[in-house]
Amino acid sequence: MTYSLPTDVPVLDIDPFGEDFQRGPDLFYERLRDAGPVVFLERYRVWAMARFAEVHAALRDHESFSSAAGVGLTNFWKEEPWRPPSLLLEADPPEHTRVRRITTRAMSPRAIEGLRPEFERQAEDLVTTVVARAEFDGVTELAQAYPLRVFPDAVGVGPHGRENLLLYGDMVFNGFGPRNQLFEEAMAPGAPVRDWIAEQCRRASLAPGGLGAGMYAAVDRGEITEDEAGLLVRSLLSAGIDTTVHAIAWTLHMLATQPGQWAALRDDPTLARPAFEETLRYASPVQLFLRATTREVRVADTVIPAGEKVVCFLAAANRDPREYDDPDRFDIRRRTVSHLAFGSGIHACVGAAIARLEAEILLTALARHVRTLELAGPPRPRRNNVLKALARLPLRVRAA
Ligand code: OVM
Repeated sequence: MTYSLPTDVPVLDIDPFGEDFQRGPDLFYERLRDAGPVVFLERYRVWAMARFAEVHAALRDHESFSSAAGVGLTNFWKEEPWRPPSLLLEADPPEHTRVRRITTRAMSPRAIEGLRPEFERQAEDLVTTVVARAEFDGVTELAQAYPLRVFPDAVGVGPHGRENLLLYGDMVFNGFGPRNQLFEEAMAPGAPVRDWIAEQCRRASLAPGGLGAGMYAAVDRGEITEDEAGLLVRSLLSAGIDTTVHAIAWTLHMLATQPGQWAALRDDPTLARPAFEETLRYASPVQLFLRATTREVRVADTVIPAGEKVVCFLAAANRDPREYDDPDRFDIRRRTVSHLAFGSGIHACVGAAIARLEAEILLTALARHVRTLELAGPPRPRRNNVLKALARLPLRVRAA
């Protein structure tokens, strides 16, 4: 079969799921932004946007840019998804609206603030442990250990088998990419992991009072079915771990490699939230998501036909010099008003406040207990089809 390429739009041979790109995306992002407001990626035959203004506008225009065809490369209107679609992430109004309301309510500001005392206890415990060890791996011992303790507790998942959450997260986030080697390797653990997740999503598995039980409370109010509640719990377990793991890992990375920034946080722990926010902008954990056009959509001077997949490069938008002053400077005192790391519009991250609470508490505990924070060896990146991930982050700390 021969395909024609679109005319009047830059056609690029960049592969955002390839090794070169994932090893160092920054120059690719610059090329994508500079090529134009919208481009066409030949290799996957998808459209793409990397500038802040266009990505932001597309995320807010859910009527033109649908999520129901999936937010990865697979087009659910044409191809089979690897798992039943998420009711939240991979849905449009009105179906999305009905279930989004339930998750938003379960994660109300009051409910989240209620998590603080336990989150603080756990942070204190973990941070004193790593400080006593002096040298440790920031990825496994802090960035993974902390969310893996506090988040499943908050959902109401039991203590056993939590390593499955990381294996499942690998499936979910590599599963947004093409069927490349990363995709296949992530899927390899297969049914045992997926069955474990499905088991945790059942009403009987979830502790009373947790976020998971909150989904089943909506069943009892007659708002959703038992199966829908299970899928909403699946969303919590899909989206709630790896994203925060790598956001925290990258915050530690930035602070360990920029001593002035660490000193600023240590001397003023109220910078914990701004430090996390600046990391989300600078090193956005979710690098990209896609949308699908529901009709012909004009972007700048280009008309994208209906039914086309469009890559929204969140990470590139967050470094757009058209939006940010000196965007490649990491500065925790920058007052970032808006970044797109949590998305924007009706699909904006429903768990953002929990992620921020986790980061604030962990970074505040570090600022209190640690005097110097530095690399104890070379950090090792971890390839992933959509996440900016770290495999290892050797850290050395001296106690305050
Ligand atoms: C979901 C889901 C999975 C991964 C990410 C996400 C960032 C949502 O299953 O709903 O949002």
